Amino acid sequence: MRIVLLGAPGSGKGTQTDAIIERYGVSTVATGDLLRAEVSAGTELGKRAKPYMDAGDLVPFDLVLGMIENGLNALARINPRGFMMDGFPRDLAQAEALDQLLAKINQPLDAVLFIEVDYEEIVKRLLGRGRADDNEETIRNRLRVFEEKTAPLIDYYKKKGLLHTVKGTGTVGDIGTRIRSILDAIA
Ligand code: B4P
Repeated sequence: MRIVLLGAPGSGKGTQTDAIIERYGVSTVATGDLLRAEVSAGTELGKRAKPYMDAGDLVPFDLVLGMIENGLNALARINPRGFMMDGFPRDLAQAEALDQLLAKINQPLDAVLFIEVDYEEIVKRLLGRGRADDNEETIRNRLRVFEEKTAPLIDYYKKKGLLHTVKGTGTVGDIGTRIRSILDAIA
């Protein structure tokens, strides 16, 4: 099974990941986690990415693409049960690059899950989480970036017949149940 988890920052993509991995045995590539690991390790990539992350902007495409290419090639080799992309793609250029990468390894997407959450609920959640990029100004910018750059992907994947919208409010368990009912049908 090959899926993309789409949603605004703070919509709960990372939160749902473990349950999806456990049930379907897929591996994940989470660009936010990969980028934060580069920042903590003090790599050149991490140093270049950090100012964008601190401001809530998208990290430039050339930095993210190499990371994704390596991650996907490795996943395709090691896990025949498939993968889940979390936080990638974030704009149309990334979505088109992903299509090309997947065509090259002959592993097209099966589904895209869009976790839909009201922006005011997101601000509340992220202020409560308190990660380095979770201050109100950065959160509001991340939401603007989502609206402008990532939200057009909803239509992009709808046209491809891949989109499933999941209501992202309620308990973590409620949302997990909604996700399972979609993924069980395609697993
Ligand atoms: P991400 O790491 O992707 O964003 P996130 O804020 O962690 O979102 P997620 O949806 O995973 O939220 P979570 O489950 O943790 O991106 C961070 C930054 O990295 C971006 O701003 C950008 O700079 C950069 N970046 C990443 N990918 C990129 C790319 N492809 N290209 C360019 N730049 C990129 O949930 C959030 C909070 O809500 C948690 O505290 C959680 O406990 C809570 N929560 C979850 N579900 C809940 C529920 N049902 N009810 C109440 N609270 C809930």
